[in-house]
Amino acid sequence: MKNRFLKAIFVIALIFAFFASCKPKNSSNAVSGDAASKVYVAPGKYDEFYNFVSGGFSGQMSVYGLPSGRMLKVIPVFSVDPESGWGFSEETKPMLNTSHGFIPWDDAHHPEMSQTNGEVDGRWVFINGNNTPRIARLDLKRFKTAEIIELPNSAGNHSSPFITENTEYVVAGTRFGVPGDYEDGDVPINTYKENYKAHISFVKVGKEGEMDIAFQLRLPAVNFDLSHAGKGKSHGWFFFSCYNSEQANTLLEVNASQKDKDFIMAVNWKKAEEYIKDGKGKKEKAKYAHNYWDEKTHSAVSEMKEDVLVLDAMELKDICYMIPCPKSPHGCDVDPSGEYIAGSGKLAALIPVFSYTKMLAAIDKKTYEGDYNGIPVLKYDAVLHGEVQKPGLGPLHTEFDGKGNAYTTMFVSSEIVKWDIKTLKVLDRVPTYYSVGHLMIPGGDSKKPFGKYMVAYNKITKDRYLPTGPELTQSAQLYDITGDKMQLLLDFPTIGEPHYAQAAPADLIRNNGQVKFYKIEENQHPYVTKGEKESKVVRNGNQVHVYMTSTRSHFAPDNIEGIRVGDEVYFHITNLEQDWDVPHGFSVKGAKTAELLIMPGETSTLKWIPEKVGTSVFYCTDFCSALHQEMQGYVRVSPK
Ligand code: CUK
Ligand code: CUA
Repeated sequence: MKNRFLKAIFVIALIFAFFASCKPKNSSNAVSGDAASKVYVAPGKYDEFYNFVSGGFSGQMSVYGLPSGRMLKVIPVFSVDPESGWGFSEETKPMLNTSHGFIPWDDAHHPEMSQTNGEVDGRWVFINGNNTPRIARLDLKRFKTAEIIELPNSAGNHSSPFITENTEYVVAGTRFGVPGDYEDGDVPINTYKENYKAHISFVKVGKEGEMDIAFQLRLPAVNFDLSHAGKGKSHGWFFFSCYNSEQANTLLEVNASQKDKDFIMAVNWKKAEEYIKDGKGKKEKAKYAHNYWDEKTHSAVSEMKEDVLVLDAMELKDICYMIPCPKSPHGCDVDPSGEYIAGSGKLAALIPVFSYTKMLAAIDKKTYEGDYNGIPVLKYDAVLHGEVQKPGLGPLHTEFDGKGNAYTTMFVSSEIVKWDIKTLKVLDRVPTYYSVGHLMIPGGDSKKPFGKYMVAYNKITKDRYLPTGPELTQSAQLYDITGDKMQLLLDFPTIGEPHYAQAAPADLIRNNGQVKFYKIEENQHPYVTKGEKESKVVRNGNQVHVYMTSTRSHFAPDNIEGIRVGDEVYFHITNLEQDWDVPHGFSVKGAKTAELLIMPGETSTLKWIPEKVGTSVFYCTDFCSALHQEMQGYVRVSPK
């Protein structure tokens, strides 16, 4: 009873602190004189880093240059995008297919770049879809979503998609325990503790980036929140924060945070791999979509998979270990050496830092304090490297600069705190405006951080920009971290709510075979038209296929007759241009879809079912040449 009372007071204090932190501070003097020159990228010059930022509930990912904060591109992922026709063209629709059918939205939180030897390598960025659990892979030669895999037995794909040091796996932990897709799902909610389970998916990544679920680990129904792979000496392990270890199925504050400590779970995935090799995995029914982009046909392919290999971590006693971690851990971050693991209890007033070496010793000597649903619980003190005392309120996420320093965001006290990994001393703190969630240092969760800059991705904007009605822009802030003191340089707005982000030196991506156009002779789209002379209209029952070409500055054919009301008309447009930066657009009056934006050498298809007799028009939407306005045509629609 008394505990509850104290808890209630603590929660009220936190809420108070939160609102206090939201109150606009007098922040105008926070920027010093040389900040402008540090972010100035002269016209025609390139930024030093690419910054890949989650678009949160917009389902997209956006790309910025650092240090300028200039937005370079928005890449549709789990979303439809009328600008590019993503999710509207016949070629892209299968990319958004799931076991529930076409789902053109998701909530994307964590971009994670592919790595080689623990260093970011600029090949791909992976990002999670939280809601209908999915992982996407974006190809950085084309800045395009290349693959999406759905995750069965999962709900709330939040602890995802973190990556092992040679991109062996992208790993995804579920935030909700669920009855599982593998059995009859009609299970009473109040039997959550007994009958609901959480699953972690190990998604194998092939040489070309292709994804496949290698196996899933079955665990008690706790809420996995975030994770990071071990690296260097701890390569072969994965670490997950978990909250609600009480396994409450109603998460009102009083229920879910009764316990003093929840857990960081350590997973020996090398061991799990051995068990799979030895045939210990059980093949279970699980329906999930696997969608990928075929570069030859310029089309997405969607396959439905039927089963998944499951390892039960509660039966196999030596894969997973629980490390007690204070109050509702959120972030779970491994330092560049792989030795230290920082857990961040959202409701804790300290940052516990664990030691990989001590963890191994504790496992070796079985220094357990008990058992959690069949998973050994290690003793807190036996694994603890130390605690960062009084860092601030509401620690969330930690990144590293590669010089022995860690930087942790404080959501409630709205600041970033720099501390020394070895001594655990707080070295510096800077305010954020306001209530920072994730932060990002280029390469900051890899073995080799690039340091130099740090970006805060804030949850609340308030007075930082010109007001724009009830909803304000989302906001990021850039800091210089080269000196002893962190220095605020720049505010820049972002698309959607930014959660996590990644960054890499621009040259790494720029010099890695950027695609400028697609070779027309290699185009194997089934409806490609390789020259104007081959353009034609072909009727097949009530389907009409228009083989069309676009080039500066006309379409062929540009006068189409013989279409009847109710026909299914497919405009297959091949952009014949063989040059960089010459897409053509295509739109038809009355079509219930978006435009197409066709890259040079590519074929895209727009489907249209005309409903009215008359003449419709089409035109190019992308200003492509002096005669852009001449890129137009007519379609005559006759009665049925
Ligand atoms: S996060 Cu997703 S709730 Cu701290 Cu990675 Cu913002
Ligand atoms: Cu083609 Cu405008």
